[in-house]
Amino acid sequence: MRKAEPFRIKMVEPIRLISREEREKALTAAGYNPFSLKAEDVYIDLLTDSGTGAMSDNQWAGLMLGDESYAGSRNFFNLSQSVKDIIGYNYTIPTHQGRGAEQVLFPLLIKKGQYILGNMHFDTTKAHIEISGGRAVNFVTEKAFDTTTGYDFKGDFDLEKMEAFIQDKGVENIAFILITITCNSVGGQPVSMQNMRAVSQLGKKYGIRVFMDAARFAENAYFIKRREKGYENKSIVEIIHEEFSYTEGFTMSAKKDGLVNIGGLIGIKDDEALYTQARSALVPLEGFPTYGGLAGRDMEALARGLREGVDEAYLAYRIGQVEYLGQRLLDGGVPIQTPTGGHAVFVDAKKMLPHIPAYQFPAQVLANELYLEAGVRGVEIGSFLLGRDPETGEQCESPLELLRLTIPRRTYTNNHMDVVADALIAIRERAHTLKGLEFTYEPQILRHFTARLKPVE
Ligand code: P71
Repeated sequence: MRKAEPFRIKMVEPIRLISREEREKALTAAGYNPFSLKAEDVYIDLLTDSGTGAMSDNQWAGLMLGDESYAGSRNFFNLSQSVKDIIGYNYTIPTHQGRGAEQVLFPLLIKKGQYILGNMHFDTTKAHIEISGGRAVNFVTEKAFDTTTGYDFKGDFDLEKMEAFIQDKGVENIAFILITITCNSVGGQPVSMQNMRAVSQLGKKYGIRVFMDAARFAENAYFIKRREKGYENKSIVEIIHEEFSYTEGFTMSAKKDGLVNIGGLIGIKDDEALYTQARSALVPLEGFPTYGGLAGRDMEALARGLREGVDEAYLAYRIGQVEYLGQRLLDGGVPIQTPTGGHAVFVDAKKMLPHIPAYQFPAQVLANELYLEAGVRGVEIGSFLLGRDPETGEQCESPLELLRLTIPRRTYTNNHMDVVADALIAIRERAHTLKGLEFTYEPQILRHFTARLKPVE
């Protein structure tokens, strides 16, 4: 039987579409960089799924039960219990968001010059690795870079390549392995259980610790249930328990599958010494160990959000909506990363705008055109985001030029998805007329947030 959303809407937030003329003005004022648009000038905002979702009535009710005691807030204990029940770890440390968790944990694990091996590190994660003196290296399967060939687990590690790297550099030069689920940067692609198990075995073989970047852990579990043999009859929580049995700790941006607008976590399975160290490091950076940068009410919303985020009916709706948008685009001839991932549809701008070279940022061109066409804001994940080689100063060329259409959780309907799909299908017809972009202002670090651009003549 066809299923509808497993919720009804109790509160609405008006959005509006400003005129084409106003959108043109807004984009010019923003320096052809959608990050600089006013959110009110955006009709459908697909910039990120991070902290942009809708909370449930149960979560809003939880806000009223915030215990704002500086130490020992009851909401902290509720949060720790949710982590224990869903993930199975003994130790929970709240942080203000994902990067807060990274900033506390990474310096404890990294010695200067060591490598941190990942499938594909997220950009803020890479930044925190580098701030701690480490070097981030990626070993995601080559299959991830071929958008047209379907593969169920494009977030998997290339284990042979990673093992060769370990042998080449020597174990003493490896700090730890970080598994990012789902793998955001290649399309919200899941990592298989088999691959996580193998990563864990590799870690054991060489005595290298394994951690998880757990932002989208529930979506990853849902994909395992749907796609991996032997998991069809397991519950989402059983699958999550197994995922986290292969790692000894995690950092989490709770703004994704935690279903909250702000929050993060460090989780540690059973290493009490590491927990003690992390708690001490937390105090000057984020706050006392029973609040870590969050209000009591925020911790309560997260304690409840974690439980809602593993509900299978919710996940079926969630992944189903992403798939719906992906299918509409495929039917309309728009090239995307296939299969669609957990939190977003990634449009292959290199395929859609083959006449625009990497250094003129085809996916950024597409993001701008989508805003002009329908007031929709997506985000570039390609050479514009990647930046320059720090040594040579040359523009790096990203293996993929993607426009990410990131779907906030429980926020938009499929009518909104239709608006997005219709707009991109219309743009496809005139794609060959679009022009590349060049900088008018280029900041030195994390340039994509504030850079200004103009169309090349
Ligand atoms: C995303 C984000 C958030 C973001 C970041 C930069 C620009 C716009 C939006 C954040 C992640 C993530 C993974 C796998 C850690 C973080 C940091 N993602 N790991 O995809 O995806 O978490 O934002 O809570 O600090 O839009 P944080």
